[in-house]
Amino acid sequence: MNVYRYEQNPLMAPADVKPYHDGFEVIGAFNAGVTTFNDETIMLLRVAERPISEDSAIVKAPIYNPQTNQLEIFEFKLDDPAYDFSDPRVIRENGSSQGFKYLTSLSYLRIARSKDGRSFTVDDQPFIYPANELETYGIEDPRITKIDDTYYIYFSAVSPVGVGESLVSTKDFAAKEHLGMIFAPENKDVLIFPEKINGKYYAIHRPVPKSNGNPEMWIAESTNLVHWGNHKFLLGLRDGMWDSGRMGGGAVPFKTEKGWLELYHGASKDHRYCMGAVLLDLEDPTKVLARSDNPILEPEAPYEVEGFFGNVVFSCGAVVEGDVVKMYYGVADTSMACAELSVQEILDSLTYL
Ligand code: MAN
Repeated sequence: MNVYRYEQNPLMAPADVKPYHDGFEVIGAFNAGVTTFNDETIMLLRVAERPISEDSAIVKAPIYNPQTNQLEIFEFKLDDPAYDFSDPRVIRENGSSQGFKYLTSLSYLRIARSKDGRSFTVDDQPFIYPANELETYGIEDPRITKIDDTYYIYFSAVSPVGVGESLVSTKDFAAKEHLGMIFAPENKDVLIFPEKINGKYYAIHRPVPKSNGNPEMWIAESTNLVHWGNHKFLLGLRDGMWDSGRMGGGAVPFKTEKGWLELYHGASKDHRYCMGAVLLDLEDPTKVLARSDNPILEPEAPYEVEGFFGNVVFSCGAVVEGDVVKMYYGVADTSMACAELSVQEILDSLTYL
């Protein structure tokens, strides 16, 4: 697989983004949703900010209060035996079988614009900021699907009651409408197809079942983009392979002559995140035709291997021009990068089922 990583990588790093909150630092500008608007490439960045800690023995957790529209900051002592701080992204309660209790940063979405797709200028203000009870720990990992003249933006909404997926629409990246939560917790990595297929909208989604089952890819249909049903299992983990630990959709699926191509992420059990591809039937996207046995992109460049959470390449959006797919992707939960790949080479690399 020929992978052309831009010389300018990383295209956007935390140091390029001014914190929005006083007394905070930007620790991530990553996992951006991508689209084109008015002859510009738009990266809708997940910006993660955390309160600056003067004391290295203290970890802080920022939480949005929808009543006051302000952030509140909770403080924890690193040597507090009640908590586990081993994952830099989260604070866990020791002895609890639950996932995390708090996040160590708060994410929101900010627009970066570019004429050439390589050098980006970031807006000063957030475009989508936590706005309700289901977003108090932040909003993350947006994807953007353009349907007719409307851009649908959907993202992980994180709060004490779980991580679900919420939907916002805009026509101009100025005015926007919040359409509520479309997939209840735990669900992430939703990808809405850019057109109706046989009269229905489709979305890939990634629930995290608990009694049994795994974090794997599902597909649902809708007539209005807000209410989703007729859920079907789509694609699962594979033991001993690059996608053995967890997986989920990545970029918005796009049409090729062979089928819908979905660039998805898969992680090994030790959290090494790679990108691969799955081909879905053009007329019935619930049918899997072919899949990557090997990743199409894996963390190799220094900026992919090292960072806040290293060994991660994680795409939330691509721009497709003829045979060229410009895959934008978050690196190491820190920055943004882009690589060009050939659609034909990806198709040729797939194993048919
Ligand atoms: C995981 C990671 C984090 C993220 C939380 C909540 O721990 O993806 O980056 O903040 O989930 O979504």
